[in-house]
Order: sequence, then structure tokens, then C-alpha cells
Amino acid sequence: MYKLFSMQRSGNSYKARLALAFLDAPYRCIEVDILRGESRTPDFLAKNPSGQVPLLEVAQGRYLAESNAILWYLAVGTSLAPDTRMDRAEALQWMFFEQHALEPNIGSAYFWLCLVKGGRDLQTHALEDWLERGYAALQVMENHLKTHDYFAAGQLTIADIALYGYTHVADQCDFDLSTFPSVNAWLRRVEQTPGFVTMDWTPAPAPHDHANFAAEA
Ligand SMILES: N[C@@H](CCC(=O)N[C@@H](CS)C(=O)NCC(=O)O)C(=O)O
Repeated sequence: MYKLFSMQRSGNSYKARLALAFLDAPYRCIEVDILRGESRTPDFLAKNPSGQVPLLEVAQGRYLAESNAILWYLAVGTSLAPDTRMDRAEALQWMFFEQHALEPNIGSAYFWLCLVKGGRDLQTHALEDWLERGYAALQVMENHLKTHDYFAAGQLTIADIALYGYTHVADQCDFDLSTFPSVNAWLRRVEQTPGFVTMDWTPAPAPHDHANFAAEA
């Protein structure tokens, strides 16, 4: 069974949890509180030198970091991964876009405004840039979604899961989504897909987990 090191309110971690839910794949979820430095302990850094979640243990002692790499690992051979050369490349194109245009802006705004106490005051200088660049990313998505239901392959894929992670919380961190009707319709489409779970959802712990969680995390 996979073991996922994840933080409940991390959009990058949620992307992995959402893919696992769509695939109905059993896994153990280990909460890592990055705000308390739990991803920077020597033990965690030995597993992921970047000190970040999500982190997937795919086999005993074999770890995979980077949310979009995790999505690909999980999706290969399933309907969540496109199977033609061009569709796969387009999914990747949108996943790179997510990491360089969306996540650094909406993800940062979400982290500082919603997760860090006093974060708005600490980041007043950066917020304007995040909003400007985040809106530009949302507009690129809006333009695509005016003529497409999904981002690649004409169906829900890991590209949608990657982009959903932070787009769905944009309205919690100063972004007004009301001028992006196609983005809103796509958000609802993803949410209506069988297997969808919200960011709050956690898998039920396996019976033996309670005793071992603390020691293993
Ligand atoms: N590019 C990485 C980014 C991961 C990332 O930024 N994770 C954050 C939580 S959303 C984290 O663990 N931050 C803790 C830290 O950097 O100390 C991915 O997509 O997985």
C-alpha cells in the first residue's frame, strides 16, 4: 500500500490525494505539519532532501517527491493519463504551466493569506505581484476552457487535477473568480466526477495505523 506524506491544507498534497481518490487506490496518509517544521527534520529530509510535501513512498524506502511527478506515477496505465503522444505532451504542457504560472502565485497567496497567521502583513509587498500573475494564469485557463471541457485529451486527466489544486481555493485568497465563467464551469465539472473528494477529506486510517503513526512519520 502506498504511504503519502501530506499536509491537509496543502494544495500540492491535495493533488496527490485527489488522484488517489479518483483511482480508488488505498493508501496511508501521514500528516506533516510544515508550519511546525515537520518537513525539515533530519528524518524527513533523508526521505526528501527538498523538505516538502507531498511525498509518496511507492515501495519500502523508495520515495517520490514533486506533486506532478506523483500524479504521473499514479496515473500511468489509467484513464487519468492520456495515451497518445500529443495528448500526453499537452497534459505535461499544462502541468508545467501549473508549476510556473499558477502555483507560485495562487499557491503563495493561499499559503500566506490562509495558512500563516499574520501572513497578509508579512507579504504586503508580494501580494500585488501574485494577484497580477495569478490573474494572468487564470485568463490563460479561461481562454482554453471557452472551447474545451478539460485541459488535455478531451477528458479529465492529471492535468485537470494539477490545475484544480490551487484554482479551487483562489477565491479564499483575494482572487475574484466571478469574471472567469469557463473556469467556474470546469471547477464544477471536476467536482461532479465520480470519486471526487474535497481538500478536507482524509482516508480512514488502516486498523494498525494508530499505534505506528507517530513513530513512522
Ligand atoms: N513543486 C513542489 C512544491 C511542493 C511544496 O511547495 N510543498 C509545500 C507545501 S504546499 C511544502 O512542503 N513546504 C514546506 C517547506 O518548503 O518547508 C510540488 O509540486 O510538490
